[in-house]
Amino acid sequence: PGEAAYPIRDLGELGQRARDVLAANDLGTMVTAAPNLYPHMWSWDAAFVAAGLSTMSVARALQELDYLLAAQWNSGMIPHIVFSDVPGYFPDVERWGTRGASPEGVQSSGICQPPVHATLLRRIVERATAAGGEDGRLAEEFARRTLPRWIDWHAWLRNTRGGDGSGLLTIYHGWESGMDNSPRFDGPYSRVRPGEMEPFVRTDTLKVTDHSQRPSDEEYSRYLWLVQQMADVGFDDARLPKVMAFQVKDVFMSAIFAAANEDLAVLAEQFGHSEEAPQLRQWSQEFRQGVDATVDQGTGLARDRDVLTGEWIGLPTIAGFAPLISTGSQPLLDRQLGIFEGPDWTGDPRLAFPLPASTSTTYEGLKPRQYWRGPVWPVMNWFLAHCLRRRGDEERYRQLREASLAQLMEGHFGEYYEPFTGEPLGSMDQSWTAAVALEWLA
Ligand code: 2M8
Repeated sequence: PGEAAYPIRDLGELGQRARDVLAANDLGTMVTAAPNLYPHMWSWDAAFVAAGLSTMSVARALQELDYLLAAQWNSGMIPHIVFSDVPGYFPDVERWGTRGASPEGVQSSGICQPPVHATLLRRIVERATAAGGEDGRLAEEFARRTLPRWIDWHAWLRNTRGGDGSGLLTIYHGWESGMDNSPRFDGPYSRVRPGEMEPFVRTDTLKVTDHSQRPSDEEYSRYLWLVQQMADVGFDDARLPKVMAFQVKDVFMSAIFAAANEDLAVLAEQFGHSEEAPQLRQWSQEFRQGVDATVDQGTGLARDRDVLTGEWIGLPTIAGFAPLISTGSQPLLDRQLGIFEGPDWTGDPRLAFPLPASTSTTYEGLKPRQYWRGPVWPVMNWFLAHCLRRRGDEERYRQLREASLAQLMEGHFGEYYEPFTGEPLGSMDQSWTAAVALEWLA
């Protein structure tokens, strides 16, 4: 961001500016994740963006989800990127090498992202049915028509990524977690040794010119190596476990999946697919337990696991709070909330705003400006608050809302924020940041 301060005066203006950001990023077919850095549709961004859009137009919100669903693979996987025709993002569809593996006419990546969709769809449907009239009718029609597709998506996740009874989903790339370079993945990535591969030129560092805000070149070479490993086996789900150099049980994604199964069950019961609800609830239960079982009794945080070495990954990152999303255990919830509000997290008096950073602000590996290694992510603030509110915790929702709105008043809709100064970092006018601003205001 430039020196030009761009502060917002009041909440009315914040809402207007957020709507302007989404409108400016809207290609008509899709709202890109960001205007410059990310000129395509990202799977979990699209779900948050749809929720934000639904505060303006339910029809436009559902169109966004329809566009994402149109890229669903025959297996049921929803790809993490649906490419627009805008050039300039690397790796592009050619580098992904998904032609032949993806359905005819679909231009997408070949991996997935966290399944927040059912949770946000439920939110959109509830908003639309409360409004009634045409919005309610559209949402109901959409739910009835698309539920089998969302259920296929969940079945794919459960069966190809979580069929081992652990109640945890496996990811084969850090990009699947959505938290690309989080220290969570340093151990697993340290064992990824890139082999012979086509040279590449990054484009992200042309756009975020302060390179310290993005992953390193070494990290990128590992990211690209994993893409190549998948492409070499034609993105065949059955072969990935045999060839991939990165295999991690992602606890945060698993918690999202647990919650999303519950939400999908509720929608299925409401909109003509009730015979599927017991299966969805059973998956919800299975993954809720899987997540709870990862909690380190010493730290109170949930952990990932490196499938290839069997090692637990218990670093103090925001993923440690996965149980806030999914747990049914009150003692665990209470313990996690104590940690969340304590001096290592939102209670750190040095923070610009009492919001959770992507790694603990007292962690020695904290990089307060670098992407998922320290900054505060507005989309995470809203998502965790939404999960707490769903449990009936209006008070914590209100506190996180107040802090988040105060953070956003600086007016750039940053992708992430420096925890101690509140400086916006990464991409400006990031769509999911604008979308959650609208959710906070709704
Ligand atoms: C970031 O990830 C992409 C790769 O998927 C990138 O750095 O190029 C992550 O923050 C991810 O969670 C997010 O969905 C994406 C678009 O906002 O950007």
